[in-house]
Amino acid sequence: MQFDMREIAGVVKSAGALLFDTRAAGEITVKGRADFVTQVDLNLQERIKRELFRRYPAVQFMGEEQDNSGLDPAGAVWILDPVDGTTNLIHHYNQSAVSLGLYEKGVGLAGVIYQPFTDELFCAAKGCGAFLNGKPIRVSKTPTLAESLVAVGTNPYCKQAAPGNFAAFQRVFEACQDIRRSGSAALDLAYVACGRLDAYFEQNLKPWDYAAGMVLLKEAGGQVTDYEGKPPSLWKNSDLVAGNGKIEPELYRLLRKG
Ligand code: 2AM
Ligand code: CA
Repeated sequence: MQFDMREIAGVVKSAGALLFDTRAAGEITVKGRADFVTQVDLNLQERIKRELFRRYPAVQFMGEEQDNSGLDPAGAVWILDPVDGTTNLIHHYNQSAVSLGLYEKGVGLAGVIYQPFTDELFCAAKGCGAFLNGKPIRVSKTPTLAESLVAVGTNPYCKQAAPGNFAAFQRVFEACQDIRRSGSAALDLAYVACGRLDAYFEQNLKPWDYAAGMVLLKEAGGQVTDYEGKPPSLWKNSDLVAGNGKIEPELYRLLRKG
């Protein structure tokens, strides 16, 4: 399908300003254990959905804050996380992003991740490279896990998985330079794409957490798989390992040990 990358990035960036609405961020609904939605999430999703539909009426829409049943996997689809890092937003941690992917027949065509607190716009289109505020980005060249900075995700919605997860964190921590935990999967993926991080892993993410980041990583020379090295699904939860294409074999070995 035809699309205008600049136009899509503009829609995401202008909606991103809504993340500064601290009053709406305080209007919180509990979805599940440690799983929240604020009025900011809802406002952003409505605005972006409306703007995209006006420009691309034939493209389907998947969003975190709606029922996504009935989508046709063969058609083109926007995949939006209006606020990735909602818990951070609630705590004024200033580490949240809008994440929008565009897929057709399972192929990633475009990805945009916007961090309004730092005014950083990450975007990528299939075959055209990945960019941060207009400048080309690449994954790191770090050759070994021992020299790597690795982001971990705690899968906070499933506390029963904590013993296995934290054992894996320890194994990776002992093998790498240090670990980080941001609270936003989209930003972790964007940071791997631009080389600030060498890798990131987390269990049980939703497609909107990684749809945009997968396009960004691919265009920046990196890769995103599940813990088995297979492509993550766009239609159900997946475990995720993102890396610079060099250190994944060491990571897979440590993640499978548990
Ligand atoms: P969110 O802020 O949009 O909710 C934190 O570990 C990461 O997991 C965040 O990117 C967070 O996205 C994401 N996440 C949130 N809710 C989730 C859920 N119910 N299941 C899986 N991942 C989720
Ligand atoms: Ca979200």
